[in-house]
Amino acid sequence: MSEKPLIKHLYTADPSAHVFEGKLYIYPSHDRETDQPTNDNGDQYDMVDYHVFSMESIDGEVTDHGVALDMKDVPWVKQQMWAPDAAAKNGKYYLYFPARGKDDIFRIGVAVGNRPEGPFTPQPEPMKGSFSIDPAVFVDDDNEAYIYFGGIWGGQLQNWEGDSFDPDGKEPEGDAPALLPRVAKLTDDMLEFAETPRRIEILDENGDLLKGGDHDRRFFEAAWLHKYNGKYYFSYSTGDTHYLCYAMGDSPYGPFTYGGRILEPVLGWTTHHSIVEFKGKWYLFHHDCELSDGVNHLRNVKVKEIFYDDDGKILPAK
Ligand code: FUB
Repeated sequence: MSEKPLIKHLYTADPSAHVFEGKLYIYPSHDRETDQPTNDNGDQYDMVDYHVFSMESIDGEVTDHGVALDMKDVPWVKQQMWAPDAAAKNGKYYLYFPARGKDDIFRIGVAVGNRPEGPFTPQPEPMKGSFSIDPAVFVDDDNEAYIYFGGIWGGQLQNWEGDSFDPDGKEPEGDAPALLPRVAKLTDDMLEFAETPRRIEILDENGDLLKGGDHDRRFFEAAWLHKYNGKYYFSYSTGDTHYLCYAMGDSPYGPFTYGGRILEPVLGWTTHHSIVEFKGKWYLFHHDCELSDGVNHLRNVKVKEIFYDDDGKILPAK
């Protein structure tokens, strides 16, 4: 398997990979050159559309299916079409995406299509009760679907500790519990939250919540949920310390116990991934900035095979 960028004609990031109809589909962000300033708010991540890609085999050609959703077709969006995910249910396909609305607050939208590659027709409004970024949707074996989301700093999760957007919200530091990502069951039509989002507890080896000052382990962004041998694995990025980590649990709602690192820092500030089984092997899709020689907002998607030990722990990717 190539350790090289999978897609070279566009900058791509935040790859959400799924197997639909026997093929591997990748739903990434589409990075682009921009005049926006670079800052901790992530203004430089100034994306306006999504392409969908597919592969027949992990070493095979990557097909670009073209633009599947464009910002100009989503009435509520002002800017920043960030990390998306996709899901299949009831014979339809759903593209979930975060974006900044006209009020500058991030919300999550959903668009519906008849094919995994789209095109997708967006709902006219964001999902009711949604906020922050990086949606990841997991459909369990009983066909119930769950949406995981959240991201701090530019992703605004620190602004949602109360019932409404608090512009003065700050990330807790020191021994205060870290901010927690969120999960909500989706309605059967996949278009709305079926419940008020719940906090996802990530616990340390003593059963205590990870602390805000524990930047090597606390959740920052890039939620992903997969299931292996009956266990639920919640994985995420630690942001400013640049690790991909995971935690394990017995329910899609958690709690999850911190399990370790999946990937060490790569070239570039952000790290974001997905984990998928394809033809009997497990793969980590992620991004770095090799193609742009390290420009943080011009990223490229890569893939690596990953392995579990006999206890179900994920071995660090090479
Ligand atoms: O691609 C824009 C943002 O960068 C994503 O939403 C984050 O996860 C980070 O990768």
